[in-house]
Amino acid sequence: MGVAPRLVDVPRVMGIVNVTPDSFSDGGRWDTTETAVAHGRLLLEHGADLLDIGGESTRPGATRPLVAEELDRVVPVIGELAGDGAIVSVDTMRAEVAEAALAAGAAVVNDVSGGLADPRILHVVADSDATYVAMHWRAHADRMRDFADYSPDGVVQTVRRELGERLAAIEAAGVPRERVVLDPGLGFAKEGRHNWELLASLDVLRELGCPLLVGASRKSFLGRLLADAAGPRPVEEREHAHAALVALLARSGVDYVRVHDVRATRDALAVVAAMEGTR
Ligand code: PMM
Repeated sequence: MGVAPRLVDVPRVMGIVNVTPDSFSDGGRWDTTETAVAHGRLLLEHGADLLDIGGESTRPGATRPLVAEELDRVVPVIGELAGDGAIVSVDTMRAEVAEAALAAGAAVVNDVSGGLADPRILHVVADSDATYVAMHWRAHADRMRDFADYSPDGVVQTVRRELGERLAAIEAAGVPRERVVLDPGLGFAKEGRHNWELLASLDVLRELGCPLLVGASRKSFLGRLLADAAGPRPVEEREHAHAALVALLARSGVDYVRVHDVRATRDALAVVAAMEGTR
Protein backbone atom coordinates (compact mmCIF):
# COMPACT_ATOMS: atom_id res chain seq x y z
CA MET A 1 0.00 0.00 0.00
CA GLY A 2 1.59 3.27 -1.09
CA VAL A 3 1.46 6.61 0.63
CA ALA A 4 -1.41 8.76 -0.63
CA PRO A 5 -0.30 11.47 -3.05
CA ARG A 6 0.30 14.84 -1.45
CA LEU A 7 -2.56 17.27 -1.93
CA VAL A 8 -0.37 20.34 -1.87
CA ASP A 9 3.00 20.95 -3.39
CA VAL A 10 4.93 22.66 -0.62
CA PRO A 11 6.20 26.11 -1.59
CA ARG A 12 9.74 26.59 -2.78
CA VAL A 13 11.93 28.29 -0.21
CA MET A 14 13.82 31.43 -1.20
CA GLY A 15 16.53 32.16 1.39
CA ILE A 16 17.38 35.83 1.94
CA VAL A 17 20.94 37.15 1.82
CA ASN A 18 20.89 40.91 2.39
CA VAL A 19 24.32 42.30 1.57
CA THR A 20 23.39 45.60 3.17
CA PRO A 21 24.51 47.59 6.20
CA ASP A 22 20.96 48.69 7.04
CA SER A 23 18.20 46.10 6.38
CA PHE A 24 15.63 46.06 9.17
CA SER A 25 15.90 42.33 9.68
CA ASP A 26 19.55 41.46 9.37
CA GLY A 27 21.33 44.67 8.32
CA GLY A 28 25.10 44.52 8.66
CA ARG A 29 25.36 40.83 9.41
CA TRP A 30 26.40 39.69 5.93
CA ASP A 31 27.70 42.90 4.41
CA THR A 32 30.97 41.59 3.02
CA THR A 33 31.29 39.17 0.09
CA GLU A 34 32.82 36.57 2.38
CA THR A 35 30.15 36.66 5.10
CA ALA A 36 27.33 36.86 2.53
CA VAL A 37 28.60 33.84 0.58
CA ALA A 38 29.06 31.85 3.79
CA HIS A 39 25.54 32.75 4.86
CA GLY A 40 24.15 31.74 1.46
CA ARG A 41 25.90 28.37 1.72
CA LEU A 42 24.45 27.85 5.20
CA LEU A 43 20.92 28.58 3.88
CA LEU A 44 21.48 26.03 1.11
CA GLU A 45 22.56 23.46 3.69
CA HIS A 46 19.36 24.22 5.57
CA GLY A 47 17.35 23.41 2.46
CA ALA A 48 16.85 26.64 0.52
CA ASP A 49 15.69 26.01 -3.05
CA LEU A 50 17.07 29.35 -4.20
CA LEU A 51 18.85 32.36 -2.72
CA ASP A 52 17.80 36.00 -3.04
CA ILE A 53 20.77 38.37 -2.97
CA GLY A 54 19.99 42.04 -2.28
CA GLY A 55 22.15 45.13 -2.01
CA GLU A 56 19.50 47.77 -1.28
CA SER A 57 17.54 47.99 1.95
CA THR A 58 13.85 48.68 1.39
CA ARG A 59 12.93 49.18 5.03
CA PRO A 60 10.56 52.14 5.53
CA GLY A 61 12.52 55.39 5.46
CA ALA A 62 15.69 53.89 3.90
CA THR A 63 17.73 55.99 1.48
CA ARG A 64 18.97 54.39 -1.73
CA PRO A 65 22.58 53.25 -2.29
CA LEU A 66 24.51 54.43 -5.36
CA VAL A 67 24.32 52.06 -8.35
CA ALA A 68 28.05 51.37 -7.99
CA GLU A 69 27.60 50.46 -4.32
CA GLU A 70 24.74 48.11 -5.11
CA LEU A 71 26.76 46.44 -7.89
CA ASP A 72 29.79 46.03 -5.59
CA ARG A 73 27.64 44.41 -2.95
CA VAL A 74 25.74 41.86 -5.00
CA VAL A 75 27.71 40.89 -8.11
CA PRO A 76 30.64 39.07 -6.43
CA VAL A 77 28.25 37.20 -4.10
CA ILE A 78 26.05 36.12 -7.00
CA GLY A 79 29.11 35.01 -8.98
CA GLU A 80 30.33 32.78 -6.18
CA LEU A 81 27.01 31.25 -5.22
CA ALA A 82 25.92 30.68 -8.84
CA GLY A 83 29.39 29.19 -9.40
CA ASP A 84 28.57 26.69 -6.64
CA GLY A 85 25.53 25.65 -8.68
CA ALA A 86 22.92 27.47 -6.57
CA ILE A 87 19.83 29.00 -8.15
CA VAL A 88 20.34 32.69 -7.47
CA SER A 89 17.90 35.58 -7.54
CA VAL A 90 18.90 39.24 -7.46
CA ASP A 91 16.74 41.57 -5.37
CA THR A 92 17.00 44.83 -7.29
CA MET A 93 14.88 47.56 -8.84
CA ARG A 94 17.65 48.67 -11.21
CA ALA A 95 18.10 47.52 -14.82
CA GLU A 96 21.86 47.97 -14.63
CA VAL A 97 22.14 45.77 -11.53
CA ALA A 98 19.80 43.14 -13.02
CA GLU A 99 21.93 43.03 -16.17
CA ALA A 100 25.18 42.55 -14.22
CA ALA A 101 23.56 39.98 -11.94
CA LEU A 102 22.31 37.92 -14.90
CA ALA A 103 25.77 38.06 -16.45
CA ALA A 104 27.19 36.81 -13.13
CA GLY A 105 24.84 33.80 -13.15
CA ALA A 106 21.54 34.91 -11.56
CA ALA A 107 18.46 33.08 -12.88
CA VAL A 108 15.77 35.21 -11.23
CA VAL A 109 15.21 38.97 -11.06
CA ASN A 110 13.24 39.93 -7.96
CA ASP A 111 12.04 43.49 -8.51
CA VAL A 112 10.11 44.89 -5.55
CA SER A 113 8.84 47.70 -7.78
CA GLY A 114 7.40 45.39 -10.46
CA GLY A 115 9.13 47.46 -13.14
CA LEU A 116 7.90 50.85 -11.92
CA ALA A 117 11.20 52.15 -10.49
CA ASP A 118 13.25 51.49 -13.64
CA PRO A 119 11.09 50.32 -16.55
CA ARG A 120 14.15 49.27 -18.58
CA ILE A 121 14.53 46.32 -16.22
CA LEU A 122 11.64 44.64 -18.06
CA HIS A 123 13.60 44.75 -21.31
CA VAL A 124 16.66 43.33 -19.57
CA VAL A 125 14.54 40.43 -18.36
CA ALA A 126 12.87 40.06 -21.77
CA ASP A 127 16.30 39.68 -23.37
CA SER A 128 17.22 36.86 -20.98
CA ASP A 129 15.45 33.67 -19.95
CA ALA A 130 15.23 34.74 -16.30
CA THR A 131 12.19 34.41 -14.07
CA TYR A 132 10.80 37.79 -13.02
CA VAL A 133 9.25 38.39 -9.60
CA ALA A 134 6.98 41.44 -9.74
CA MET A 135 5.96 42.76 -6.35
CA HIS A 136 3.12 45.18 -5.61
CA TRP A 137 4.77 48.56 -4.96
CA ARG A 138 3.76 52.20 -4.99
CA ALA A 139 6.75 54.33 -3.96
CA HIS A 140 10.32 54.19 -2.74
CA ALA A 141 10.95 53.39 0.92
CA ASP A 142 11.46 57.01 2.00
CA ARG A 143 7.89 57.89 0.95
CA MET A 144 5.90 54.66 0.90
CA ARG A 145 4.11 55.35 4.18
CA ASP A 146 2.21 58.14 2.37
CA PHE A 147 0.77 55.66 -0.15
CA ALA A 148 -1.12 53.21 2.07
CA ASP A 149 -4.62 54.40 1.07
CA TYR A 150 -6.66 51.63 -0.61
CA SER A 151 -10.06 53.28 -0.73
CA PRO A 152 -12.56 52.95 -2.27
CA ASP A 153 -12.12 49.30 -3.35
CA GLY A 154 -10.08 47.95 -0.45
CA VAL A 155 -6.58 46.55 -0.43
CA VAL A 156 -7.28 43.15 -2.00
CA GLN A 157 -9.10 44.37 -5.12
CA THR A 158 -6.75 47.34 -5.50
CA VAL A 159 -3.60 45.21 -5.30
CA ARG A 160 -5.15 42.74 -7.74
CA ARG A 161 -5.88 45.54 -10.21
CA GLU A 162 -2.47 47.19 -9.83
CA LEU A 163 -0.61 43.88 -10.15
CA GLY A 164 -2.73 43.10 -13.22
CA GLU A 165 -1.61 46.42 -14.73
CA ARG A 166 2.01 45.52 -14.01
CA LEU A 167 1.53 42.11 -15.60
CA ALA A 168 0.19 43.76 -18.76
CA ALA A 169 3.23 46.09 -18.88
CA ILE A 170 5.61 43.19 -18.27
CA GLU A 171 4.09 41.17 -21.10
CA ALA A 172 4.08 44.22 -23.39
CA ALA A 173 7.84 44.55 -22.76
CA GLY A 174 8.29 41.00 -24.05
CA VAL A 175 8.44 38.89 -20.89
CA PRO A 176 6.04 35.94 -21.29
CA ARG A 177 3.71 35.42 -18.33
CA GLU A 178 5.08 31.88 -17.88
CA ARG A 179 8.22 33.55 -16.53
CA VAL A 180 6.40 35.89 -14.11
CA VAL A 181 5.80 35.40 -10.39
CA LEU A 182 3.58 37.89 -8.54
CA ASP A 183 3.93 39.09 -4.95
CA PRO A 184 1.46 41.12 -2.83
CA GLY A 185 4.31 43.15 -1.30
CA LEU A 186 3.61 42.80 2.41
CA GLY A 187 4.69 45.91 4.31
CA PHE A 188 5.30 47.99 1.18
CA ALA A 189 2.90 50.95 1.41
CA LYS A 190 0.74 48.72 3.60
CA GLU A 191 -0.39 48.79 7.19
CA GLY A 192 -0.60 45.63 9.27
CA ARG A 193 -4.30 45.11 8.59
CA HIS A 194 -3.65 45.38 4.85
CA ASN A 195 -1.07 42.58 5.08
CA TRP A 196 -3.49 40.34 6.96
CA GLU A 197 -6.30 41.01 4.50
CA LEU A 198 -4.03 40.14 1.58
CA LEU A 199 -2.82 36.95 3.26
CA ALA A 200 -6.41 35.90 3.83
CA SER A 201 -7.34 36.51 0.17
CA LEU A 202 -4.42 35.22 -1.87
CA ASP A 203 -6.85 33.27 -4.06
CA VAL A 204 -7.98 36.62 -5.49
CA LEU A 205 -4.39 37.36 -6.62
CA ARG A 206 -4.08 33.85 -7.97
CA GLU A 207 -6.84 34.72 -10.46
CA LEU A 208 -4.16 36.69 -12.34
CA GLY A 209 -2.80 33.32 -13.46
CA CYS A 210 0.79 33.47 -12.17
CA PRO A 211 2.57 31.70 -9.33
CA LEU A 212 2.63 33.68 -6.07
CA LEU A 213 5.55 34.56 -3.80
CA VAL A 214 4.99 35.84 -0.26
CA GLY A 215 7.56 37.65 1.89
CA ALA A 216 6.40 37.94 5.49
CA SER A 217 9.58 36.90 7.28
CA ARG A 218 10.43 39.08 10.33
CA LYS A 219 8.23 41.94 9.11
CA SER A 220 6.91 44.51 11.54
CA PHE A 221 3.27 43.40 11.28
CA LEU A 222 4.35 40.17 13.00
CA GLY A 223 6.12 42.23 15.66
CA ARG A 224 2.93 44.19 16.26
CA LEU A 225 0.80 41.04 16.35
CA LEU A 226 3.01 39.70 19.16
CA ALA A 227 3.41 43.00 21.03
CA ASP A 228 3.26 43.13 24.81
CA ALA A 229 3.72 45.86 27.41
CA ALA A 230 7.37 46.19 26.36
CA GLY A 231 6.29 47.06 22.80
CA PRO A 232 6.42 45.15 19.49
CA ARG A 233 8.17 41.77 19.54
CA PRO A 234 11.82 42.27 18.44
CA VAL A 235 12.80 41.22 14.92
CA GLU A 236 14.73 38.11 15.97
CA GLU A 237 11.80 36.78 18.05
CA ARG A 238 9.14 36.59 15.34
CA GLU A 239 10.16 33.20 13.91
CA HIS A 240 7.56 30.99 15.58
CA ALA A 241 4.72 33.13 14.28
CA HIS A 242 6.31 33.14 10.85
CA ALA A 243 6.62 29.34 10.82
CA ALA A 244 2.90 29.07 11.63
CA LEU A 245 2.15 31.44 8.76
CA VAL A 246 4.34 29.43 6.37
CA ALA A 247 2.34 26.29 7.16
CA LEU A 248 -0.89 28.12 6.41
CA LEU A 249 0.55 29.58 3.20
CA ALA A 250 1.55 26.08 2.09
CA ARG A 251 -2.02 24.98 2.64
CA SER A 252 -3.31 27.91 0.61
CA GLY A 253 -1.12 26.97 -2.36
CA VAL A 254 1.53 29.71 -2.32
CA ASP A 255 4.36 28.82 -4.69
CA TYR A 256 7.35 30.56 -3.06
CA VAL A 257 8.11 31.90 0.41
CA ARG A 258 10.94 34.41 0.89
CA VAL A 259 12.47 33.79 4.31
CA HIS A 260 15.42 34.52 6.57
CA ASP A 261 15.32 31.33 8.65
CA VAL A 262 15.31 28.47 6.15
CA ARG A 263 15.59 25.83 8.86
CA ALA A 264 12.45 26.92 10.69
CA THR A 265 10.63 27.22 7.36
CA ARG A 266 11.66 23.71 6.30
CA ASP A 267 10.47 22.36 9.67
CA ALA A 268 7.06 23.97 9.17
CA LEU A 269 6.84 22.56 5.64
CA ALA A 270 7.85 19.08 6.84
CA VAL A 271 4.85 19.16 9.18
CA VAL A 272 2.55 20.17 6.32
CA ALA A 273 3.96 17.45 4.05
CA ALA A 274 3.54 14.79 6.74
CA MET A 275 -0.06 15.82 7.35
CA GLU A 276 -0.86 15.87 3.65
CA GLY A 277 0.91 12.60 2.97
CA THR A 278 -0.96 10.68 5.64
CA ARG A 279 -4.41 12.11 5.30
N1 PMM B 1 10.58 42.17 1.12
C1 PMM B 1 11.78 42.76 1.32
C2 PMM B 1 12.75 42.77 0.31
N2 PMM B 1 12.52 42.17 -0.87
N3 PMM B 1 11.09 40.93 -2.29
C3 PMM B 1 9.92 40.35 -2.51
N4 PMM B 1 9.67 39.76 -3.70
N5 PMM B 1 8.93 40.32 -1.58
C4 PMM B 1 9.08 40.90 -0.35
O1 PMM B 1 8.14 40.85 0.47
C5 PMM B 1 10.34 41.55 -0.07
C6 PMM B 1 11.33 41.55 -1.09
C7 PMM B 1 12.06 43.43 2.63
O2 PMM B 1 12.47 42.51 3.58
P1 PMM B 1 14.01 42.26 4.00
O3 PMM B 1 14.61 43.59 4.34
O4 PMM B 1 13.95 41.35 5.19
O5 PMM B 1 14.74 41.61 2.86
